Amino acid sequence: MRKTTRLRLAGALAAALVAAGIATGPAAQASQKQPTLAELAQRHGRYFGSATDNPELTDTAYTALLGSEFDMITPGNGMKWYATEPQQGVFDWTNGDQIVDLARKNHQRVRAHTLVWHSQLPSWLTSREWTADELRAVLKKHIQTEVRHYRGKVYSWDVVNEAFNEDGSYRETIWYKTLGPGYIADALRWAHQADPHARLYLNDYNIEAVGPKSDAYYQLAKDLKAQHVPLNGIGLQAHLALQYGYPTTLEDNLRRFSALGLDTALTEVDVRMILPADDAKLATQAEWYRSLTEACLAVRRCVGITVWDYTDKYSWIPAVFPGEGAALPWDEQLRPKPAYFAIRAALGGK
Ligand code: 9MR
Repeated sequence: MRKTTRLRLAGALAAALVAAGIATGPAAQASQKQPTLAELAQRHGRYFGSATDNPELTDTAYTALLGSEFDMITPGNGMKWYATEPQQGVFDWTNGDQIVDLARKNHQRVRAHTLVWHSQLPSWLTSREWTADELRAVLKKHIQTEVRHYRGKVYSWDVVNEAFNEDGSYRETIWYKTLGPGYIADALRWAHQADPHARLYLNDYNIEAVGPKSDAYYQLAKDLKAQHVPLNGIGLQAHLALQYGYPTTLEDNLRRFSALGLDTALTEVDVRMILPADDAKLATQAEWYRSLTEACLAVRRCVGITVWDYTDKYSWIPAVFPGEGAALPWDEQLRPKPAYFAIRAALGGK
């Protein structure tokens, strides 16, 4: 190899290490290592989290960053109904426990996800008809068994996920159709009985901006608070897409939920784009990550931000939106993207 090529490679390696927060050279060795996203967020009394999923945990380069850069972990699938109660009354905690144990080892907290949803349900539940009494008993048992299992081990629960349609009407799920809208208050009360210390959330997508769907949550949250139902927060998933525009009313929206005495959190953040990615799109994406981080920091009760996994290597987007992707702050080779540096900057890091 020619000397100039070698030098260039060494320079590129040093730049990559600096970008990854790894100190190089004598001067850097004397100074402190760069703070992580979690450490920067903690300076504002916030957390910075990532989702993860069990199959990824054999990837050691991946788990190294997962374990060091974040202080909150969400299991992407491991605590869902199909995974935890695959047969009626038969519970399986393998996947959820693996993630809780890993988080504990890394001194991270866990946003548990999710108890009541219309998706990823086991077939024993969806393949037959239930009377309201039967289904209420099934739901109560599932919630209380799972929440009790993780009592004292998780920070919060997404108790009900994705309960509304885009126009703010109730989604016609098995829960709504059989039990009526009261299933939401019931689920919160049952979860609270099983773990009085867990923070209990309603969680949904496309509720970042003020609009019919977030208005429905605002009204529901107000009603639940008035009835003293144990609701602690609203999770705004924030699955954003460059082609649909940035939700400019995000901060106002967070603020109105705070005014009800509720926490808010950005729970599943990603910013997808139509592929291929290019510098301009990555720059816009970085601006969006910066703006949403600033919005959370500006609102006292916005408690933290979670990205829906941290690397494009394990994003759910390409499988569900063909031709779209590049949605996360680290690329498929686990290299930090402009979005990562924008988040750091918004958190006051260099
Ligand atoms: O990340 C999850 C992915 O692995 C699953 O295949 C998918 C199935 O719907 O669910 C993904 O997570 C979803 C989350 O649980 C709720 N909000 C939307 C997320 C993306 O679909």
